This record gives sequence, C-alpha cells and structure tokens, in this order.
Amino acid sequence: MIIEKEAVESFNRKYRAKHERQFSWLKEELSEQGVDTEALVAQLQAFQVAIPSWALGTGGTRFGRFAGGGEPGSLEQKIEDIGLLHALNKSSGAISLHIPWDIPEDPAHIKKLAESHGIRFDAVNSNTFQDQKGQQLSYKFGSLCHTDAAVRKQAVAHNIEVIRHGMALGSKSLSLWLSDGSCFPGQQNLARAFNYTLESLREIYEALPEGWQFLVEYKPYEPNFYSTVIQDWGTSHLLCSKLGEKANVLVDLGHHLPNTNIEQIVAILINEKRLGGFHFNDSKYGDDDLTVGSIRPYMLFLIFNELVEGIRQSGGDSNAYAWMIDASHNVKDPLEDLLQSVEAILLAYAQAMLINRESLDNAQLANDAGRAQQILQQAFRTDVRPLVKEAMLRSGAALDPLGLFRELKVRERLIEERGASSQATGL
Ligand SMILES: [Mn+2]
Repeated sequence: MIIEKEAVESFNRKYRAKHERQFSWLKEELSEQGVDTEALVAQLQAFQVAIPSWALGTGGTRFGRFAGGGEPGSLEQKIEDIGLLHALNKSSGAISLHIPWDIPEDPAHIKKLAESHGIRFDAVNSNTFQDQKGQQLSYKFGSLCHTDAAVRKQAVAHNIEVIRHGMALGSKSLSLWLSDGSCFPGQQNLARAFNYTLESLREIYEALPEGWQFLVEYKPYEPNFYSTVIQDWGTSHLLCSKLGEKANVLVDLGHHLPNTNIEQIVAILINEKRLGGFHFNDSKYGDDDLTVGSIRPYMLFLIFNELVEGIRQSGGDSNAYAWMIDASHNVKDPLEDLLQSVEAILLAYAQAMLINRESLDNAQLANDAGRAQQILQQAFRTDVRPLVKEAMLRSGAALDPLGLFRELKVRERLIEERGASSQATGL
C-alpha cells in the first residue's frame, strides 16, 4: 500500500483553517518571548528518527504475543511500512536493520526500494543474544565475553558480517547491544568477562570502515539477572574510550534502573563528546518497550533540554546523533504506536527549543532555583502542537498522521493485502 500525496493534501485541506488560527496565535505569543518560530519549525522539519525493522510487528513478552494481522512478512514489506509512516509524518525517513532477522539478499534492490520511499539506512544492529538456526556454537553463556575463544571468534565474525551488510546499503554505523552477563553470583569472573569483551570489541572496531561509528549500548539487567557485562553508561564509556574515537555511547531510555537521572548522563556524555546515539521508548517500572512520552513526558523534555545543547554544539545539526525508536509491545497497532512515538519526540524537541537559554544560564549562575524552574516549566507547559503540525505541513506530511492513518483504514488494507495471520520476521 502506498499513501498518495493527494490523499494527504485533501486530508490537510479539511483541517488547515483551524491549524492556521492556532499556529498564528502561537507564533505571536512566541515572538513576544523572542522565539524565532521560523528557525524552530525548520529544525523540526530536519529531525528524522529511524524506525527499527523489528518494531513493525507486534512485540510480545515471554508470557505471550498477540499479533494484530497484516504484519510485514519480508524486508520489502517492512520498508513499505516505514514508507507509510514517512508519507504520513515526513519524520521517519530512516530504517535501522537488525541482522540476521532482516538480511538484505539483494542490497541494490533493497536500497533502491528504500530510496523510492525517501528512506535511508541508519545504524545496522548485530545480534548475539540468541542462537540462530544452524549456528555452530551457542551464545547461551555469552558471546563476546565467552570463556571459549571459538565462541568469541564466531560473535566477532558475525559483527563484521553485519558491517558488510551495512556497507552495501550505505549505512554508517554499527549498533551493538550485548546481553552477555550472568544469572547467578559466582557464575562468571566479572573482570575476565569485561576483558574478553574489550578484546572482542577491539577486533570489531578494527573492521570498521572509514567514516563509520561504533555505537555501544548498555543495559543493567535482562536477560541476565545478576550481572551484565556492559551494565551502565560508565562501562560503555570506559570501553569506548579504550576503543578509540569512532566508538560512542548509545543511550536507550529504558535501560536504566528506576529513578536514574538520565538527563545528567546525557549532559556528561555530550560534554565528553561521547554521545553517539539514542533509543527512544518509555517505561514505568523495568520494561523498555512503552510508547515514547506515554509515561514520563517531563523527563523526555529534560533530556531534550540537554540534547538541544548537544545539537547546538554540533553546529545545529540534529543528525549529529543517531536517533531511533526502540519499542515493541503487545497491545497497540505497531504503526500507530510509531506515529505516536515520533510525535512525542518532536513535541519534546520543540518544547526544549523554547527554553530561554540565556535566562536559564543567568538563573543558574545566580543560584536562583525558583527562577530556573519557572523557565523550564514555561517551555514545558507551552502547547507546541501547532509548531509540530506546521513542520509536518511544510514537509508534505499530514496535519494529523494518526488521524489520516485511521481515515485511510491503513491497517484494514494491510490485512486485506497480507492476510490476518502474517507475522513479522524476527519476532
Ligand atoms: Mn535499544
């Protein structure tokens, strides 16, 4: 299924007058505060979030999976789904592939197909957290950290193969999340596991082509419940520093223990020039799979406050970091969920750009905590939806992507095309 430009335009015509009223009112309000609305809208238009190839099907938990039907059964169909999202919001112009779930058999054809939807290839992701059919050695007790050199070698070779797939598609980074660790005290020599991991990462790092980045993700627990080799940003940062300047830390919002001050981690990584990428999601307790902004939008805003500073330091280029949504759950339509996630990201970004940085800096230097809070909350409590809508309108997206998704009955049509029981590969 393809969403034609005319369908978007005729949808927008219905809501345009109302939007114009809301936008011009907000623009006037903001100009009184000294905000350059035009520059802000342009920044929003430029912001593109990658969609991972595994988020297009229903997720699940170890207790079950409730598929919704019409899921993409091939890489081609996954690209088609991201094409639908991008046609609706013009902010999802990138795909992040997971190997081996989505091996491009014919990279030239896949690349061309993606280009026809205006989609580029973002980071490629390796997978040594599960065994694949026909795989010689098992990752049951780890991969890059394994006590057996042959297992480590196999895991290194897999990562290098992933780089090769990425090169054929025009990707520029390898993203690595390791589940390696242990479930019981005493099971693993913690220092040895770290040293083996570093040694393996060095071999992968050596294979990185010019201009590539190595994104090293961390997570405190799950699937291992006692220790994880790369458990926190400090460990990830330590490994990246030892590897070299192509290696940078990847922050996944859901990969922190409860109440961790994530914005502080982001600020320090930006300060150290070690922030490489970002995985967006939300969580209430320990999971990392809920829709971005659905639980803690204020935290997302505070994180974006730091990211805006990082983007400013990168000369205003929001592509300085690799942005990706990393969520996949059991309840909502995955495409609707992704539309909501992208919107939540853009809203938080817009709010963060409203912060009067000079006033905030002055309040901080004067230790005026009350004034500093006022400045942040003034930005957070501004309804910035007309700014995001204006950015979408100017980019040729729908004023209400989810509204158009439903009006066009996209899911029903995908079920008609693909069947009610088609299941996304990799899940
Ligand atoms: Mn992640």
